[in-house]
Amino acid sequence: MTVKHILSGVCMAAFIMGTVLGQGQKADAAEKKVYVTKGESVTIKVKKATRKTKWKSSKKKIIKLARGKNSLTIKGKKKGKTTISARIAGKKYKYKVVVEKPSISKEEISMEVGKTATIKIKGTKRKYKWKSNNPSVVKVNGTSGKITSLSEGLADVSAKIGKTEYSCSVTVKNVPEEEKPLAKVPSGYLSEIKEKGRVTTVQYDGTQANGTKVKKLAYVYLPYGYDEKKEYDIIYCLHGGEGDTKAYLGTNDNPGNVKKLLDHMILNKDIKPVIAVAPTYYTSSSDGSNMGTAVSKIENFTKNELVNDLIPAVEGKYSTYAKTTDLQGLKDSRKHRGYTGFSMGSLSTWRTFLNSSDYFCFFMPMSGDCWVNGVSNAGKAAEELENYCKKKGYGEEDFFIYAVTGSKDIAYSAMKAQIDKMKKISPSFHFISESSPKGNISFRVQPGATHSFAYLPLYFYNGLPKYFK
Ligand code: FER
Repeated sequence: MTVKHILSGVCMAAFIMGTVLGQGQKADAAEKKVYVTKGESVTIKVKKATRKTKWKSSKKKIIKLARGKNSLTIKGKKKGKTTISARIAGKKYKYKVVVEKPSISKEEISMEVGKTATIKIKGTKRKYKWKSNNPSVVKVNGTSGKITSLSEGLADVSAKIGKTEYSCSVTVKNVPEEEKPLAKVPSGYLSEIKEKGRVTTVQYDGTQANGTKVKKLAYVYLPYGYDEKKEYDIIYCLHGGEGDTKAYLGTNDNPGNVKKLLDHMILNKDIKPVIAVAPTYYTSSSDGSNMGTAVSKIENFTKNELVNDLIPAVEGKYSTYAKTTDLQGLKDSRKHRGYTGFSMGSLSTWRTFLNSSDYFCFFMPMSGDCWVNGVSNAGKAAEELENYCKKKGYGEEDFFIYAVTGSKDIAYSAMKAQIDKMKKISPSFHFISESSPKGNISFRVQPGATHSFAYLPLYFYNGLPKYFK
């Protein structure tokens, strides 16, 4: 930078500062307000002032004055306001002096790439300008103090008031890939449209662990233009604790959000037309209030009822890739069958992987971990899942799991613990990442999402296109 540039920079800064006097700057007698920081001094220019000029101060405790030739130096002793005046060559001079004790709102910030934060200096009326010493890591708006992090690293963001530089040290970390926000559900995707699928029901007898049969009902979504001469992929969607068969699809007259989402996703070719089934692992309406019952009912459902009773009832009636609904027919069509569930339905998804993956290829556990013998245990789950894959000889192409939850979900810590353990001790699971896009499992965490059914459309919107590829 040339001297000329520096000078023009100084003039520019002085122009921006207006009538506010900075430390060491000379004030013209016409300027009436003087700011000084406690512990610092400001020298103002006062024509014809001498070392003997008598200055009167309204509050002596606040400032200390040092008289000079054509100048006056004001030192800030204590936070507060005062006025000073003097008569010089018959003319009266008066200044309002404000002693400030500025402080920065944050001295340290730790943030993830792409996030924003705002810093301020409290306790000052003076103008100041923020700057970043590492603008490729952190950029800052000079006036508002809004910080945006751009890349991993360290940066100091600072502003000078008087003689003091106020500085905030910013540490920027990359967002873990799995905690990046999911793609938003496009607006309008939860509205009803003309090209809509139909929700119908299928009744069947569900065989229980003790061999008795229970009358069961499942809701079935048939996509718009369903044609029994065609073959359709199919997904089974299981509700959570205390939920029911209406949780995903609703009914034909009162469609649920997932049903409406499917209509849009199919219409817009986000996915191929698909049949969706919403059954229940419960056998009576009182089951929902009992966790222990849910665990054992889920075990029977995923091991027996699903494959022996439900799938034959649904896929015997509607056209899927299953040429027959005996076990061989279901095995041969497993690449066209998926299973998903939320919360306790997520437990049922993991259990279906372990009990019935001969007949299913795609799994989307949402906000629930894989319990072993009815309890959450990351180590045992990772071990059981790994042993199972080894026994089956499963490689990268043999299944796909899209496990998803929210950072504020009550299932987050258990699910994350299980996934972390799997990454350590379950080599059959190949986790997908940006650097290794091929694999058989992906774990995603939606920032801020809680344990709520409200996130189902978001999870389906992001997960379903990974099915049936
Ligand atoms: C989990 C957290 C919560 C989980 C299930 C729940 C299967 C179920 C809660 C409920 O139904 O109240 O990790 O895993």
